[in-house]
Amino acid sequence: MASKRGALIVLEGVDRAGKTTQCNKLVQALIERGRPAELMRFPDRSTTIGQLISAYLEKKSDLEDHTVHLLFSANRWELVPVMKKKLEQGITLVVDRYAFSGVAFTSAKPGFSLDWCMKPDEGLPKPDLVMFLQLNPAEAALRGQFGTERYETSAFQKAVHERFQQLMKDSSVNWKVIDASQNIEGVHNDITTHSLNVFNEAQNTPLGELWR
Ligand code: NYM
Ligand code: MG
Repeated sequence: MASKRGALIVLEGVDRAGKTTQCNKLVQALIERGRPAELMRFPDRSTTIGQLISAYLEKKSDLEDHTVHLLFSANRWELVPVMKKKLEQGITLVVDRYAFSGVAFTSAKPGFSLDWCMKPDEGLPKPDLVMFLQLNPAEAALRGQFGTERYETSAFQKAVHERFQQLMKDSSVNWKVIDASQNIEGVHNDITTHSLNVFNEAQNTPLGELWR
């Protein structure tokens, strides 16, 4: 009998919702429960494509808007062989942002439809669970100053938040909304519960394809 695959778990949300903290805590919690788990994040700035993206985000370079959208997508596709291999080995992947950020951020720019933005990521490994760390833009603003990277302004984040709400209407994706205004442990407990619930189903169904 084939050994059981790992689960593909994604955390999404606007900047400063606490994704990175929560991804790290989830990986730890899964390992402590005897489930092999690893962290991944997009963009993965370590690859050649990732370095182009990183320079763009740091405003060290300018890229045309369609071009950078496709680079973000290419950065996911280049990691697909690694992701599939790890999942097959029974490792659960906890992913800090995925195609949903790709669509929400680009479609918040003028002239980009949700549909156009989704196309390049169609067919990526489909997450077993996508948790959206819900924090309204006003509450996010209370968490202190934004960083200095591209997109880190309250007006843009508000537009991104709206695009995420639209994306969450898609019932082909297993979305769970997490109240990210709770304290760190409260958010962590919700996330761990949802993650543990998804294992049985993930182990008994093959990995799907996103938006197909
Ligand atoms: N971002 C992230 C995109 O615009 N498109 C994408 O496909 C992805 C994965 O990059 N503001 C944006 C969202 C963030 C920025 O992310 C960098 P992080 O998690 O702060 O490194
Ligand atoms: Mg950030």
